[in-house]
Amino acid sequence: MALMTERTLVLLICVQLLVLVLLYQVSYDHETAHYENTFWKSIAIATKINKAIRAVSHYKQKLPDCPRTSQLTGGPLNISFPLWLNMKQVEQKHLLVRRGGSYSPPNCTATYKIAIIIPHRNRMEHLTYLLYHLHPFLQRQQLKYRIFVIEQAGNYTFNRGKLLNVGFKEAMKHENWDCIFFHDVDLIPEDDRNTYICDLFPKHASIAMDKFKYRLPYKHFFGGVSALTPEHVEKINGFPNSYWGWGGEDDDIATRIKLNKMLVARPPIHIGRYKMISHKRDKGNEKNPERFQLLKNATLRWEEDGLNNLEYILLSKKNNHLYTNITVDIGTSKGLQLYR
Ligand code: UDH
Ligand code: MN
Repeated sequence: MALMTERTLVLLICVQLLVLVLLYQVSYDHETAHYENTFWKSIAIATKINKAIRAVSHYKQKLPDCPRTSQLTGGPLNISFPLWLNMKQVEQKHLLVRRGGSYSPPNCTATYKIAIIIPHRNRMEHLTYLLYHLHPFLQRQQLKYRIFVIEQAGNYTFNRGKLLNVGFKEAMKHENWDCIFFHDVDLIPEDDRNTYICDLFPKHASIAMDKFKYRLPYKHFFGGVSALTPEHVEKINGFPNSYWGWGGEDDDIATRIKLNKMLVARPPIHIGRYKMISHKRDKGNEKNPERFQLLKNATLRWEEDGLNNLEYILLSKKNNHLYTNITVDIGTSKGLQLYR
């Protein structure tokens, strides 16, 4: 498509000015010798015309498509955790990231647009390290992306599954994402060939974690980092809301996938490698003793425990430099109650 020439732009601006002057004349009230507020209306109209012209010229100067496989990626990564790293320092490294933690490649139009959902509470140090590694990792893959951190308010028992559901719902309000990555805050990908795009089937990406000696701990393991298309998420009715505390929700998700006659996609074992920042079990996320009982009736429960019975109160949405922070009251196992 032909680019909009400078001459056309100058012409359009001249026309605008002319319209402005005309409206200015018309708005003069001879009886009161005052300019009516038509003048301000005309300014508003001119601003709108200007915006539209800029949008059209931007569209016409559309960047070429990014290659399907990025040429900027390498192989295995050397993951380090610089001492005393703080968020300000990470922010200063990423001036191309727009507020809210979104990014588009500067020189080409991305083939894929992905959302990253991070369930979070009280792990700022881990979040700093994750963003330090994840932003450049995603940028080398030439993806259009946005990072959403879903923060559970209050001190009540943590609920990863429910936070993932909230993240999905909220992220889809922003954009029609091709793929959603559900990403624990403490897992750092160790190989550039681990592509952050979706597969035909729901994908389990973190199959080789250092914590498990770079092996799958058991066959149906689905914890850590996974990638589903919005259609996959809808099909399985999202994630269970009923697992309070540590454990079980990831196995429940694996069951939902199976019940919906889908397989699990995985990267090769030498590529799906992750370092987990070592940590103790968090206060408020103790092992859930009910997880075995819940898992037993996952088959009966999945259709009414998930996106279709999700209730939460959105407390705040903040566009930080490197991520969108969504703070949410997800209530307790007894139901929804406003966190104070
Ligand atoms: N999370 C938080 N805050 C919490 C609890 C969990 O942000 O208080 C999030 C975070 O994204 C985390 C994820 O939930 O990565 C999963 O929780 P986890 O990291 O505690 O799960 P993991 O399987 O737990 O890593 C292992 C327990 C470690 C005990 C080690 C004892 N040797
Ligand atoms: Mn962990």
